[in-house]
Amino acid sequence: INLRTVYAFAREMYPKISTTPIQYGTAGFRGKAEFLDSVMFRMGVLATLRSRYREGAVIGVMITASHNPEPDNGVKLIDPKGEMLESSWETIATDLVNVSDQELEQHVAKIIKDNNIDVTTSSHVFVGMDNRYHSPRLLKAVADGVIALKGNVREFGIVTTPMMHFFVVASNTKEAYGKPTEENYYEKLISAFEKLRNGQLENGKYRNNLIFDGANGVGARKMLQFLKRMNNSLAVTVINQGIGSGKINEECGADHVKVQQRPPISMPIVEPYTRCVSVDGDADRVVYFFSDENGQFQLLDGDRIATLVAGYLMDLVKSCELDLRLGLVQTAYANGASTDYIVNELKVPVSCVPTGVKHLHHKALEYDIGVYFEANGHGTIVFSDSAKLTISEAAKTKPKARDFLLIIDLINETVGDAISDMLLVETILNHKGWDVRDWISSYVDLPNQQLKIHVKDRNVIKTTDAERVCVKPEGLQDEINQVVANYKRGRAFVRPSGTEDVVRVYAEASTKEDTHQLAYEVGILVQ
Ligand code: 16G
Ligand code: ZN
Repeated sequence: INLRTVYAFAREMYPKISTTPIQYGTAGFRGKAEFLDSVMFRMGVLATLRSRYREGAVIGVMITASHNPEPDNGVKLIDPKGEMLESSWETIATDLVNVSDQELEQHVAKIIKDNNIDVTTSSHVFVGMDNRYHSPRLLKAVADGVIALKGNVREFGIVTTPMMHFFVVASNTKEAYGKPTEENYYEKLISAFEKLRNGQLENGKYRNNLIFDGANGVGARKMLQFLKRMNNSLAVTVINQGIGSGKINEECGADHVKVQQRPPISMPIVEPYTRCVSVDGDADRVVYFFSDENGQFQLLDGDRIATLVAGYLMDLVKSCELDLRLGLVQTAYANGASTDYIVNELKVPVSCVPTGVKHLHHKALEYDIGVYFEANGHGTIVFSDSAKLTISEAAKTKPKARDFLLIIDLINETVGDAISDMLLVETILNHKGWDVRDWISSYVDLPNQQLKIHVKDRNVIKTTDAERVCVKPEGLQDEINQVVANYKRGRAFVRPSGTEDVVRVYAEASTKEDTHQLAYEVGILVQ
């Protein structure tokens, strides 16, 4: 390997055109696409080194800005087991993208030396992208970064983020997941889903049809691929397919529906209580919604999915008489009513962690069965190896435990997967014979609101206790407490965003009016 090549490539093709420092945050690097070419090239370089560091295991690179607007793009690395990049390497990534082109060669040499990387070994990088128009250009930059260090690169084209995680883990741990191909991904999920349906398309109040809002992103395309391969086991109408003038995430998708608390654009006229689903631009988040007979919009967000899934799995554990510890992980954004329901009704232990999938995932691994969801709809379920063994053993004699194994097959354990999560929810509702009314009536959400506050430096705000308490600037938390004390069932917190240059305010209280007022008052304290 000649590190000169890296420098030459960088200078000729991917010069760094911005000196504004950027940071590998909760979702990797994000920003305006026109400034990302050099970032992508360098991430290709880093993924190659990371693969060598991990003895030639496949490392994934996903190019997407998820729920962000169309002009944005981003990149994140996926570690060998399909998990998020190890945090010590986040720092390495940040340093690498911020050095000048002139320092690049030296800096790469330093990474190699510091981490004892043998550059003569082989290296494998998988790369995929969402359907933004600048993604192909950025994908080429990543691939060139890999090639500059003589690594092997395999391009997957347009895929969802969770598919990329699936390909990486499938390739590194061959037995459990089968081949790292798109076909195998569909096959694994569809086969589990259809076996769980067992020919029963409708049951009780459960109807087989739903509306799917693809956010004009990759989720729409992939849902259409699913439908082609499913034997009509689900009747899905896909809207916001990404054809024509609609822009990714604009007036549609999971983030819009959750934050704005209203339906996406292009909704057809449907019967009240029809199940509708929104995913985000890279299909790792999902929320449900519907309109009632008064045309009122009703949301079933990540908390609702978490409680539905946890309740169902708890029932399975009990009916199969398994000795397994199930736990649920949430963040401060979880609706207070959902937490009460989990603790008091489901009697499932719940923990709260800071925002960001890696925190939730990590905590969930502490249980035999860990269910985690962010209120925004990102989440999945993880099973320990011993839990899987226990369930497999039980399946030899108990038919219910066989269903349990199929449920595990249906889940993408590596990361939240909107389509897999949706198929799981559909399975549970079908088994229970529930419509959305049954689902939403398990508890009553507290009205809640989020605000974005623009401040000079969002990092002056420091939080603790899973972001529920603000420790800096001094005195702010006391002021928040005083305001909150005036509201029945009031709760509020502030935190700096990890993905945007804003401070976020969250508020909930017993009425809508109180919630707006509380959010407003807390917002003023932050400004
Ligand atoms: C990222 C996170 C998501 C989190 C969101 C919060 C991952 C893969 N994604 O999208 O989990 O909810 O950031 O954004 O970790 P914020 O810090 O701007 O509120
Ligand atoms: Zn996403």
